[in-house]
Amino acid sequence: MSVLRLVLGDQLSRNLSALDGLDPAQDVVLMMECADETTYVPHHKQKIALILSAMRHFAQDVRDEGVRVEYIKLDDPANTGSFAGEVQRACKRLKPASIIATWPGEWRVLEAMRGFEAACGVPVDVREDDRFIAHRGDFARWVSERKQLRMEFFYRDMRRATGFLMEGDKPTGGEWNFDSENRKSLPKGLRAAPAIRFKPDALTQEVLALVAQRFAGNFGELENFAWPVSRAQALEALDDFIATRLPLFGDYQDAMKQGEPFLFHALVSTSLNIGLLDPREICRAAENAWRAGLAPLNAVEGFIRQILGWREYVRALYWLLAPDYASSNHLNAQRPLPAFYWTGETSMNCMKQAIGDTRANAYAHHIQRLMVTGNFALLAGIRPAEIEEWYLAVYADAFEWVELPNTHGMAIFADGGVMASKPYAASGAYINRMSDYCGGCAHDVKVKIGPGACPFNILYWSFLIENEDKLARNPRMAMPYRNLSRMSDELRAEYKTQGRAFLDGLD
Ligand code: FAD
Ligand code: DLZ
Ligand code: SF4
Repeated sequence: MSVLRLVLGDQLSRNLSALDGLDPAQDVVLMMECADETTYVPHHKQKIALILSAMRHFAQDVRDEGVRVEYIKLDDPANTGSFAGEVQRACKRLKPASIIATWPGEWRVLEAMRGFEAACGVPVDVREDDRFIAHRGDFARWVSERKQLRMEFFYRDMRRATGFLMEGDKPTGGEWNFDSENRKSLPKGLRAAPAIRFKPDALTQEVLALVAQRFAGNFGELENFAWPVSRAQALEALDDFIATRLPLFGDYQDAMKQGEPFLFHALVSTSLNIGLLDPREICRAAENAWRAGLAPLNAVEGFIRQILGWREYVRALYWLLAPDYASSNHLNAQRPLPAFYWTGETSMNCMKQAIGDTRANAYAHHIQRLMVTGNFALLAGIRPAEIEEWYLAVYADAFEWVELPNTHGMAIFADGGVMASKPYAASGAYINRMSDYCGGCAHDVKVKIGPGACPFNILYWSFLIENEDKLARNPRMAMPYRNLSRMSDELRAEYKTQGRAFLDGLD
């Protein structure tokens, strides 16, 4: 009896649990390009192109193994446009005895999967996604044993469980975390080796033409499309990072530079999140580079922490707290998303650069996302749902399991401290220290208030003042609130007035 095996656009892994035990003589793999998936948020053009091109490459590779793949193209006239519609249509056509799927990356897709059994009249097995290292059930137990959730302790347990950077039961180098050696500002003249770029092949070119025509009005440019779209390309990109940028990854992880969107970052999130790379093989490659003396420990530990720690942590947290997680709004943020998040037209050079990089590449690195666009959304009190939709739309690596905790929890503190122990609020001084953006800005980062002042300076203090009742008791906010307590009443009132005036000007 044949089994219908589903592979979604972010499940492009040959070792996917839905493909486990596949019988090429009988089973059929179903892959669906769906209008609903391309429009549920207004995705960046490159994100759509990446997923469709990678899906088509994956289908070709699986077919080359002699497996039957039913591949539904977006412009197929019979395409119903949804996972539910296409699974039902395939069941009518192929009459499988059962359906096997892998746990998806978004709650709404899980809900759709739960309806397949009734709609198709065959049993549906939704298997765990074991491409992630942390299991959802284990995480729930881990959480139940703790008063407070903190990534650092989760990360240590992940190191113990996997053995990455461990010498017996002790962390390599005697420390779990070498962050104090990281996060330097970029010295003048230091350049990162450019990341490897993949020239679109015929399959990708076909998809780029489709996206250019069908999604012409979407955010973002297609011209720079150079993402790996197959496992072979993703492995090549990983090797390139390990050999050329990993050694300085730790030192300059937080640095930002105009015209240098990638610096020493790995650019592996797209390949990881759509399944072209496995997190274990990336951690292994980084650890091997350290053992071979090719990269220092602070860089390798810092990099492995992002993947084994943060990435696994946010995914486990998302599934523990979904779907209610998105509904909190701890700071009662109610301002609509300013139009410049889409146009990039703003006098704030840091925002203009971060949004411009995003538009050009469907990419911005972590500090641009957290401390520029995220920090602004936090300080300005942007409505959680609007800024979350923006992050989910504009980055090629964005799927709700990873976007939501990072935005709702880490960037805008809408969860009141589940994800981060304090809001990542910063004035212009931080951006100035970590970037060269301020030199080319219409505002003056050294001016704190009044004409010419950097908006991040005004908003930082007005944010602390406006949210004093919610934040002042947080022990990790003690220092800023001590500084605020030394401020005269007149100056406090002035920050409040100027903060509100600036924000009203955004509307
Ligand atoms: P590097 O800096 O080279 O890091 C290596 C890898 O570590 C990344 O590829 C990623 O897999 C992992 N990683 C690092 N930080 C995180 C993190 N905080 N959460 C999860 N994984 C992490 N990442 C996404 O993959 N998709 C998203 O939709 C996404 N949205 C974000 C939204 C906001 C507001 C913020 C602050 C961060 C977001 N991140 C997201 C995390 C991070 O910014 C990206 O993973 C990273 O920029 C990807 O680029 P890279 O591969 O060059 O990463
Ligand atoms: C994001 C996306 C897009 C743009 N298009 C498709 C598609 O046509 N077919 C598909 O299977 N998946 C697509 N995806 C990825 C899905 O939205 C993804 O599986 C869910 O977001 C769950 O993580
Ligand atoms: Fe951004 Fe302020 Fe610097 Fe301008 S001066 S780039 S607004 S931090």
